[in-house]
Amino acid sequence: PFALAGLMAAVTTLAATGQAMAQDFKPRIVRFGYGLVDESNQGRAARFFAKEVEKATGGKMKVRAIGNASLGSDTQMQQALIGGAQEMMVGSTATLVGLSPEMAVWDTPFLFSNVKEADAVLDGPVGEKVKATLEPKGMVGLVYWENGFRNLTNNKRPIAKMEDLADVKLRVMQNNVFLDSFKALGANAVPLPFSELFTALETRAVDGQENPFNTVLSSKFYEVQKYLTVSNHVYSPWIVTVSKKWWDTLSPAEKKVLQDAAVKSREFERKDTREEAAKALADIKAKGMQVNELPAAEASRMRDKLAAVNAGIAKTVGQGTWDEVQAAVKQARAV
Ligand code: TK8
Repeated sequence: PFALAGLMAAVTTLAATGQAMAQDFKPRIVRFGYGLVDESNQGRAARFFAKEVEKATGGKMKVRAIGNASLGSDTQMQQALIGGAQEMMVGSTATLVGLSPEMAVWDTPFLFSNVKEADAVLDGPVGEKVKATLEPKGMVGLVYWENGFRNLTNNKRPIAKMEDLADVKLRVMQNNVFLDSFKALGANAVPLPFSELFTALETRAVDGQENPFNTVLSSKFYEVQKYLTVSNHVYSPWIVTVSKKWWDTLSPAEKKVLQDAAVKSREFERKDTREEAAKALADIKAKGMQVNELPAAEASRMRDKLAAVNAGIAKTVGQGTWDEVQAAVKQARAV
């Protein structure tokens, strides 16, 4: 009987560790908020994540993907996560800088020259380290998604040289790096939450904004903006985060489900975003926007002008993090 009991115990342990059991999952509703419209790369990936979680928990954990900033702007949702009033969200790393200064490193103009570099650095050790700075602030970062390379739109003129920005009232994200960058370039930079942007453009409260092609399309900025300048001036990540208060109530199996689904959603989101971005420019032209490319010589003039901003970012994020990111970019560039 002793041997049998031992064997039974071993079998039970094996089953429990090998595969999560139904009893590991409690019935839970997860409010997953985001800022863009339902029919956007952000919305598609949020729904993908929701399905993965439901599948993995046999329907016990239900993720409600809620877009259009219906739960609030990025910064409002962050506060809801910290307070435990909302479980999850995805939004720009740029809007987290007020909480976690290290996040500002991703706002460095012209940091990445392609998505391969971005993936390697964000998913590598320094990306993890920056992500981990959220936890003491009350949020758990799961994965980075791609927002994408940002481009300028406005109603005044095509931006062919830096000086063309001089009298452009440009909406920027609520973040000092963006504010300082565009001020340094001579624009009249105005910080605004994304949720107020379309109306601000429509009412001409601002002349322009900057976002990836995908967002210009999904948010229908082509209806209220005439010129698009391909500038690729910075790569923006999004980050999927969880309320730390809520996270601490989950079982290890539940945490693993969220982590695994987040990784799957990252692969889905990046592929989907890149496919959309590849054909977006043609779509934007077809919608009537006038498109020009920022000449390379002008991009490098801007880069020189922004050197002072870079020194400020290094100070904000700490020289150690700055150096690690630069080294990681260099390494990614070499392979
Ligand atoms: C969506 C924002 C958006 C960002 C911005 O909530 O604010 O311009 O690019 O994607 O996070």
